[in-house]
Amino acid sequence: MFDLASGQFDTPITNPFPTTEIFSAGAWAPCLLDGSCTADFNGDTIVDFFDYLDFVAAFAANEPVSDFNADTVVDFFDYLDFVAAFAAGC
Ligand SMILES: [Ca+2]
Ligand SMILES: [Ca+2]
Repeated sequence: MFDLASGQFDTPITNPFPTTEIFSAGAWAPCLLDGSCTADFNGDTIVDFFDYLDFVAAFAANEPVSDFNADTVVDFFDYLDFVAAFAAGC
């Protein structure tokens, strides 16, 4: 639970997605701040599972931002290209 008075969680929070069990070592790495890391979909300078979740949500909603290969069409190739970039990390 979160303690409003202290601003802290009173129980440790653990990562439910251990890196070695889900993704290659290339993911979950800090990104360069020059915008070259396209797998950092949410732009927080880290490639992690939240980028995948955010991309999939945008892709499922057919949002233009999920046009990962910038060919003006949101299709399965965008998903494949994103997953490839994500797996490669930064
Ligand atoms: Ca990110
Ligand atoms: Ca596309």
